[in-house]
This record gives sequence, structure tokens and C-alpha cells, in this order.
Amino acid sequence: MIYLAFGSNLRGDFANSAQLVQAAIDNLPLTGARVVKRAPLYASTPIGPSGQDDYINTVVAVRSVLPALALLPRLHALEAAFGRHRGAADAVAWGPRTLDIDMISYHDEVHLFRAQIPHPRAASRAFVLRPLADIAPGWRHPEYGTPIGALLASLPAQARVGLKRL
Ligand code: PH2
Ligand code: MG
Ligand code: MG
Repeated sequence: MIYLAFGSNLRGDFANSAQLVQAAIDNLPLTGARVVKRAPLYASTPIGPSGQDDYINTVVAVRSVLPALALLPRLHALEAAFGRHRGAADAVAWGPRTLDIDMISYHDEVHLFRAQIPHPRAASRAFVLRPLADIAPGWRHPEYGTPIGALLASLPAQARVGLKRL
């Protein structure tokens, strides 16, 4: 299985980020990924520069015949189609964005060149681990082998503050 994390805190052309994220997930087939399972949406306090709005976050399980490094640029094209411009506000590190799609894991593959998979910060983000645990309670970190429950339990309490299931 392939797990993708979605994040948005700018609404772009949509009424709000929740609708934008739902629409982006609905359009995943355009990238060559078939949605198998969706986690609930969560609202989360931004990690990064202060003064930005809360994020909407979720995780989906997908299947694809495409290799990881072929699927990734297609996901970036979907980000662009939903108003992500690599420039202006979106260029700020960890700054506000209409749509961020991160490949959390691709089966049990570990990639260190061209892209880092599993996503380097997946194991430390409550807004990734919580929805991932909802749909994949048996998930283990492909590189470390750590079960998702142990990763969640090892987060500092403060990392979970501000995470609310919608
Ligand atoms: N994504 C970031 C930076 N900070 N904070 C929250 N709460 N949710 C995110 O998805 C997020 C973030 C960079 O991708
Ligand atoms: Mg991200
Ligand atoms: Mg990203």
C-alpha cells in the first residue's frame, strides 16, 4: 500500500481548505493512483512560521502501478492544479500553502536519492501519524520498523496539542 498525507491552510478557489482537500483526493485518479481508504479530516496547529491559519490534514491509502519516483511528480502536478505555486507565499519554508501532498510511504521501499521516502518528518508529526493510524493501525515505519502506535506514543504531548478531528 502507498500512503499519502494531505495538508492545506489556504483555500485557493474553494470555500475552505477542507473542501479543497476533499476535491484533491477525488482527483487522485488523474495521477494514476486509486484511492483505497481515506482517514477523517483533522484541523491542526501550524508547524512553522507563526501567523498562518490552522491546517486541514488527512492521510489516504492508494494503490498505483507507477513506481514511487514516477508517481511523485504527478502528485506535484496535482498540487499545482490546486493552486500550489512554487514561488510567492508557497516558497516560504513551512509557510502557508493551498495543497501539500507528501508521500509518507511506498510499500516498504526506502529511497534516499531524488526523493526521501518514507517522508523524513512523517515519524514526528501528529497530523500525519494520527490519521495514518486511523486507516493503517498495523503500519510500521519502513526504515526503522517502529510500529505506528509506538511512534504516536513517543511524541511529546505538546506535538498533539491543537490536533482536532473534524
Ligand atoms: N505542513 C508543513 C508545515 N507545517 N503544519 C501543520 N499543522 N500541517 C501541515 O500539513 C504542515 C504544517 C509543510 O508541509
Ligand atoms: Mg508537508
Ligand atoms: Mg510536501
